[in-house]
Amino acid sequence: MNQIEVITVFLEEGYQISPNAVELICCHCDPHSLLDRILKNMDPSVLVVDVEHINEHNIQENNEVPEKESLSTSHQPIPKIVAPMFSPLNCSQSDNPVDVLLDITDNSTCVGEYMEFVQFFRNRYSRLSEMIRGRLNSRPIESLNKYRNKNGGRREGMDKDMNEISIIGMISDIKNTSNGHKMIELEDTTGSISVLVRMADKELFELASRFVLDEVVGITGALTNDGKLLIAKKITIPDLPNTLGERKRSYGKAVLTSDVHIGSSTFLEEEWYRFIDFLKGDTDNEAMANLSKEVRYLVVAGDLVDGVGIYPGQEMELKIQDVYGQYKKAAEYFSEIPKHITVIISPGNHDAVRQAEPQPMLPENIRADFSENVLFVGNPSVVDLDGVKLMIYHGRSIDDLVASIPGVSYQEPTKAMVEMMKRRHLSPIYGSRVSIAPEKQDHFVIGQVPDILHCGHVHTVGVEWYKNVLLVNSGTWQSQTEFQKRVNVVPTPAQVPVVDLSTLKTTILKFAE
Ligand code: D5M
Ligand code: FE
Ligand code: ZN
Repeated sequence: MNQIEVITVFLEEGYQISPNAVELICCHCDPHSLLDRILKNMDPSVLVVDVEHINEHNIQENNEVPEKESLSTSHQPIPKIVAPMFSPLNCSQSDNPVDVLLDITDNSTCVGEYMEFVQFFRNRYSRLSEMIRGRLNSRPIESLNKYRNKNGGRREGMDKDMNEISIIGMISDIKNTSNGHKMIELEDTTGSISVLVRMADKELFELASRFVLDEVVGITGALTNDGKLLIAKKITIPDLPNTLGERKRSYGKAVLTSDVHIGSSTFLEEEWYRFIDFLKGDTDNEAMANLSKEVRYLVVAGDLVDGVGIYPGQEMELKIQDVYGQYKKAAEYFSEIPKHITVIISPGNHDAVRQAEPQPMLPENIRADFSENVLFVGNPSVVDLDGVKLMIYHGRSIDDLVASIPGVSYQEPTKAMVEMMKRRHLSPIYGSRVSIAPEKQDHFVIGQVPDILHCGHVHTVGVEWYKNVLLVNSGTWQSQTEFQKRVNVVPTPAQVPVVDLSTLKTTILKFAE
């Protein structure tokens, strides 16, 4: 049974199905009977069938098919890269388990050759288009060639067919026409076509005004007589499913922070020490002391230090001029964090790793100075904190999203994160401010939906839910720099989101006076 057949069966029964679930069914030794069982027992309120629904049925109903473990381990829907860990906390005795599910560290293969870029974009296209394919009966762009008539006349018998054509493509160009419409160039692996979104189609036009280059979208529309232009009637984006089924929850708290910028003269040391005192439980405030006891994880989403040579004139604002000296100081600060708290550090654009993303974890000579309760991961990465899936991304792409999407600003960073979720991609625009290394897999695709997306970079705190995902931007420990004054970045320093791992409710603690 192939993927299209599986999707079609579910569509006919009124369900959408996630790409992971399709893959799981196709890999099964007896997909037909598995599919019958799933449909027989499916809760009609489910909109999108996912892996959880399939596993449930195997456990409850079926003794002949492989058990849940063998299904989910031998046919992992998305390859998981488990990075090497550097702390004893990864072993089962630990109270705060951390599983690294996605991390480029030690898995980078790219050297920058042409074919690697082709492979990188194919991987992006195939994974994102698969998310849309379940909801759209699409066809390859190449198949529209038969309608392309040199004389511009319409071919007999094709009228009806040409009125409702769906394609899924990556956006390679966006233009405004002289009449104010949007002209979009869409590409798939077989060809390209121009798509017109008319100004009069207000809802569509509003959606198309938020399109960015290199994102993957589905368009349904009517083909013009000469077969050269598709007039859009409907836009389908990858997006998150409306329901995600039962999510596993844990207990205790995860403290999320980022952009510490140690080494900068604008690093707020006094406020930082107040924060460390909180983590130590060293406070007269009873509520804060109780909260402190519950902290299990501290996650840093990049820019641990200020680095050197990152922006023009930075040396004038550095207290510690040597980047290794900055990390030594960081290790000193972090050594004061109680050892029962597991610290996870991911790098950002100020850190001493390659600038091209995905970035690996900090190098061994820097890691060596940190205590054993500190784990290092790459950027982006996905970690499982005792059952809660946390996607960590420093957030450099927010600069691109602010510049390209109307209404997305530095003051409300989670709005940019909503745009990432809708596109199921952390950094959709290629070749702008984020330099992206063409790895075999596009690490920015949001494959499995996390419970939490944690970003930093913009130095403003924000918390928002988008569908079932908690979006957190964790602010900074740096006051406004001269450079930020010039580019009008107004930070909200020394504010720390604390997430309850059982409810995902978030409290923002303020350490500035
Ligand atoms: O980024 C801190 C903030 O400064 C973040 O909001 C982006 C903004 N920023 C950084 N570089 C630029 C440029 N070149 N133009 C405009 N705004 C920028 P950080 O990574 O901590 O320096
Ligand atoms: Fe920063
Ligand atoms: Zn940054």
